[in-house]
Order: sequence, then structure tokens, then C-alpha cells
Amino acid sequence: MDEFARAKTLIDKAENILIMAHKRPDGDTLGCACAFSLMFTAMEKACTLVCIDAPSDRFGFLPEVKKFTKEFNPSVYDLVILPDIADKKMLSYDLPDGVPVILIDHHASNNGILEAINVIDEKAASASVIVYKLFQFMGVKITSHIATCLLTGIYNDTGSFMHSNTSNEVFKISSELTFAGAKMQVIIKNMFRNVPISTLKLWGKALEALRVNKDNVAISVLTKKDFEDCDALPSESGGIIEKMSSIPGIKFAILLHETATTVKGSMRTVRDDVDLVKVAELFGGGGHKKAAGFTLPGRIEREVRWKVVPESGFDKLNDVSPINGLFIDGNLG
Ligand SMILES: [Mn+2]
Repeated sequence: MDEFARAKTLIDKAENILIMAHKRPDGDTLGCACAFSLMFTAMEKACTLVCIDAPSDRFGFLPEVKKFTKEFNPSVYDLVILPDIADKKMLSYDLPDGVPVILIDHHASNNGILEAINVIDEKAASASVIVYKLFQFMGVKITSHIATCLLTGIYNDTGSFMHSNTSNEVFKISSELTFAGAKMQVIIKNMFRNVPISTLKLWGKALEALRVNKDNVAISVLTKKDFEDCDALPSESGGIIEKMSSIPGIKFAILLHETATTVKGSMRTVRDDVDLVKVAELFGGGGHKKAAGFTLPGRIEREVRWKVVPESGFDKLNDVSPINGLFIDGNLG
């Protein structure tokens, strides 16, 4: 609550605000950013929405989302708001010097940003839940547009109320948001019943390559070539990992996807006795116990089996990692 009061003081004082969504923006970071933009507009304050990656078309229904830009003058702002930013590496751009920052997040691995007001609640299902509480604390009127934005964040991060983070609080707040006029069916139609053929083809590639290894870990890979063959964007791999983690009896699922210069690992589990944050941290990543990930510079190489080939500096990894044996064994190839 102390952070809420400090955040409110800064927001009340600010006149020109930079709202920065995280790289590869999801419905949570975008929903929060758009909700803030609506609030600042109602307060007659200037604000700019920025993200290094353009929001996906499926979030085109979000009020304000068309205001996202990559062109802005970092020297004109008196406040920066960072919604759902788990790690400095997820920042779209460098933070402007000497400008106060409010970070709002819910990732357990987030230690905050030095000098920022860090509003971090790892028990919150989404950053948008925290933003809702902040708005209530501030006495902000939850308009139907704001409600749609915040409910989008909840739909995104609870996997439409299916993940284990779907708490009583999530249902309570979601109900309050629908009472405030959140357009639930618009969210569902755009987020979940809206799959381009390129995405379906990419799912085909990932599901075709799917294996369960001897450690009971479900693994699949998407190479750069897979994305090219399907004419798919990196963001289109979202959702595959959820399907993979629904295989009965596995410890967890991991999807390795290759971008121009990195290998990203996404992991999910439905089990209470598996802590994926610990696995992700071995690769310099983080996240939640049941949903975590990492990014390594390097590429995926197919030998007899799939494995991560980091550029350098990770040689020790194979010796210490409990992930030895995680990669697909040759006899499965
Ligand atoms: Mn989130």
C-alpha cells in the first residue's frame, strides 16, 4: 500500500508520461498500458505508449492500442510507467535518465529496478490485477474501456481462467470489471477465436516434432526455418506450450524456439512439485513456478537430437544442469 501511495503521488504530479510495454507484448502488458493511457487522457495529462515490437493484430480491439509508437523523444517525460516488465531485459527501450519510474509487475523472479517505485505482487494473477487495485486506491473511475483493457490482462495471464493462478480474487475482480462494462465476448473472440493459418501451420511443425524424453519431459522445437516455412512471426508460437503441457503424466513441457540470434525456451507444468523458476534460472531466465522461460544467444542445431547451442560462456552449463537428458535423445529421432 505504501507503494500505491508513492505511485499516486508521482502520477498526480506528472504531466507527460511515457508508458512502456515489454518486448513481444502480450495482453497483460498491453491491457495495462492502454488502461493507463485512458486514465491519463481522462486526467488531461499527455502520455505516449511505446513498444519495440508492434502489438499483434489480435489485440487491435484494445482501446488506445493504435497509439503505440516506436518514435518518441525520451527527454520530454516526467514519469515512466512499466507494466508487466519482469526483468530489465524485457524493457523495450533504455530508461530515460533521471526520470521517476513506476514498475508494476507480478513475476516471482522480479527484484525490481533500482530507483524505481516497484509495485510487485507475485500473488497477483496478472499485472492488470495490480493496476486495477491501484486505480481503486486512486479513486479512478473504471470506465467500460478501462475495464476491457484490464480484463484482457486477466484473460491473457490466466489462460482464460484455466491456469492455477485463477484465484477467488481473479473471479471477484473480473466480475467487477464485467459489471463496469468490460466487453468479455470481444476479448474472447479476438484473443482465442482468431488464429491465422500461419499460426496453425506453425503449431503443426511444433506438434510434429514433439517428443517425451526418458525424464518425462515433453520437448519440441521451432527453428528459424519452421517460422519461414509457415510464414509465421515469432509471436505466433504463443499457446503451443500450453497444449504441450497438457500431456498426462509429464513433469513439464519445454518449447525451444529460435529467433535471428537467440534460442528462447518456454516452459510450463501443471504439477505442484515442479519449480520451473529454478530450471529457468540455470539459463539466466525466470518467471513463475509453473510458467517460466529463458533466452540464450545462440541457435538450435539438429544433430541426432535437438539441443541448445549457446554462443559462448555457457560451457559449464551442461555439467551443472539437471537438464542433462532433457533434450531429445537420438533414439527418438
Ligand atoms: Mn503478466
